[in-house]
Amino acid sequence: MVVALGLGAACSGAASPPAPPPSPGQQAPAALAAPAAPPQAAPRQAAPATGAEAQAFFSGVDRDLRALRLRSARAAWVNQTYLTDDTDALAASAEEEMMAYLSRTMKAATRFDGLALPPDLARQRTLLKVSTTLPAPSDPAERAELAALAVEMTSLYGKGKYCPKGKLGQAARAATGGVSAPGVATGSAAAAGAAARGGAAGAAAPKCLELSDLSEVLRTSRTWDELLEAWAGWHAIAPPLRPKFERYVALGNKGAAEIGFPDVGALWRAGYDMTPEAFEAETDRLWGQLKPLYDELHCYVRARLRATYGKDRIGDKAPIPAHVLGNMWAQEWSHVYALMEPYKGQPSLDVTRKIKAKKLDEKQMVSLGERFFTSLGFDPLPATFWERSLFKKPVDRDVVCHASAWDVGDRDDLRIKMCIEPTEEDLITIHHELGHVYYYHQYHELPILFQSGANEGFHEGIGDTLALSVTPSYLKTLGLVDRVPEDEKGLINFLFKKALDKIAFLPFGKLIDQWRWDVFSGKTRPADYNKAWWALRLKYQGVAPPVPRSEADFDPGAKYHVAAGVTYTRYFLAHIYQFQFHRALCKAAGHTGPLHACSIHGSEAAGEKLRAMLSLGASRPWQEAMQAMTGEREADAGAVLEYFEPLRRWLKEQNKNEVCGW
Ligand code: D0Z
Ligand code: ZN
Repeated sequence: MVVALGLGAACSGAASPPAPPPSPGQQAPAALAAPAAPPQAAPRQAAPATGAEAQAFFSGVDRDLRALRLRSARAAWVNQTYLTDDTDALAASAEEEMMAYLSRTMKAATRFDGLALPPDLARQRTLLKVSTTLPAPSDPAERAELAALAVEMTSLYGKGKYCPKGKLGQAARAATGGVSAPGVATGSAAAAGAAARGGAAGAAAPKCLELSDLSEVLRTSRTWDELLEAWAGWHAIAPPLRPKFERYVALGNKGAAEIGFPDVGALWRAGYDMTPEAFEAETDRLWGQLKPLYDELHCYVRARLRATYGKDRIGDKAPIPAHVLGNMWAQEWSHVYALMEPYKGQPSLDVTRKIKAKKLDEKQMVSLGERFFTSLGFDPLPATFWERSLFKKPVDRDVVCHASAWDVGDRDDLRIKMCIEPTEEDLITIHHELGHVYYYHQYHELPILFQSGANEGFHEGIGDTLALSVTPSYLKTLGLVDRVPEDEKGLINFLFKKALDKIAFLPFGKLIDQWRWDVFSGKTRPADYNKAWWALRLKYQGVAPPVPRSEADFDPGAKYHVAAGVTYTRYFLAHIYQFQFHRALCKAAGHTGPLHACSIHGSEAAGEKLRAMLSLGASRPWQEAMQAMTGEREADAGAVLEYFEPLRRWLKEQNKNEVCGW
């Protein structure tokens, strides 16, 4: 299925035919078989472009893009919620149409380069240039090949399974036979899930584990070999992606060159209202502000893991093996919190237990998220949201379970797709996805090219900003915690758990695109794909592969966003913006105490500030949106540091006899 591409393009407002655009509504826009006349054929090509033409051109683009987005979003939705070869093909062809339209339209629009235009038109001209993450070559065969590659890579990832022979396999077989496997508790729990899904008929078949099963092992097992098997098992899905990825890079670069970019990475970096070079420097600057805090966290966590697994396995001054941090990619670490809780006997932070005890169902969990937004004065979610969303993993068919938020585009048709489990993690993810949904809702009346975040990082940061206000005090009002941490020890536990997610994520959030930028620019050659990947994992995260790797592996492809072609720096930025947004909204809400204690829940004033920013969409450079909400024109990691300051001091003290670094 087409996923990233289709949606990536749709969500950045990409998609439709060039001048002259097809007639509105009555027929499929920009059908491949009968493409709109190429811009070169336009009659007045030689005459200088005028503002009036530009006006007509962009209003045609707006109309066409709406129609194309609707078609491709519907095709992609049906595909991802009903995965078959047929829906794959339907989604891919909608995608291909969008790519064809865009590449023609971008070239046609260069006619207006250099022309003085009113601000809104000039802004649309700017945004059109960066409105795709996968530019297609104009050669139809190459374009079709690229669209198919994108679909195949996402599909291969989605179908990835590990069919075990080792310990996990025994657990799976034991579970199938109805024999509980005491002592291998955690691995067997996941394997049992897989066995159950195999159904009654599958009793004799080999039991294969999906990503969700393997992730559960990573989250809950403390047995070295079991963790290793789950880690290696998942990473073994990726080698078949390697040749496809290599070709995708070559074809994508060809498409980028046609629309005036040195390579795809430069196009990705161009979407931030600054030069690609300045943007890269900006990410380095922000990481520089935060690295000292990450290093302290890494140091403490490594020492605690050493206490669990022994110093033969977790060495001094050595990187942490990537499979013992509670997450398949070592990107968020809160699942190993129990191994290293700073202080025992403090109020429990375990919200999952409460969600299960209260037997909250999927819709009730989504309603909790909605209630947070309505408490700030946002509208209730439209009825179609509840009718059309997918909240629960269907038992009878394959779907893409990776959570997502959809702007199908037709009159506020907004949805989420998520296989919700009764866990704290999913409650937070619901807030994340609703952040997208409410952003869509606030800007849905703007021209389609403005229907995006101020930048991609803004879009990713909204739900997470609200989730920072899902504090123990707020959870207590929902009956989801019993006691609110009150003293210094309780506070350190709380901040430490948050840091295991938010701070641990930062170097990962940065390195994914660092790797792809180098790949697209040719600095990293295909023969060094895996080597370069692990060099960055070591440099930024201080983690190492738990078993030797070679170029027969393709470990980047074991991460969804690489397989699906979704840019990732957005998440790095969002992890910084969200604290900056939180600080600004807390101020608007009249909060005075420390930042980590603030919840904006129920504040109309904070809601108003937030809505004003969201309603801008991408109509202005992001620095203006930032200023409207925070009074600051730049990204500033200072709010992250402020939030975690008590923890930073505590970690420094804990680490004073440790040799930190790797
Ligand atoms: C389908 C996009 C979003 C709109 C873009 C508008 C979409 C899916 C993606 C899913 C999640 C899964 C868990 C939360 C988000 C994801 C990353 C990084 C991360 C993020 C937050 C966090 C920790 C990690 C990961 C999403 N709409 N222009 N995308 N998260 O394309 O039309 O739904 O992958 O706390 O590695 O897990 O952003 O919501 S669409
Ligand atoms: Zn998101």
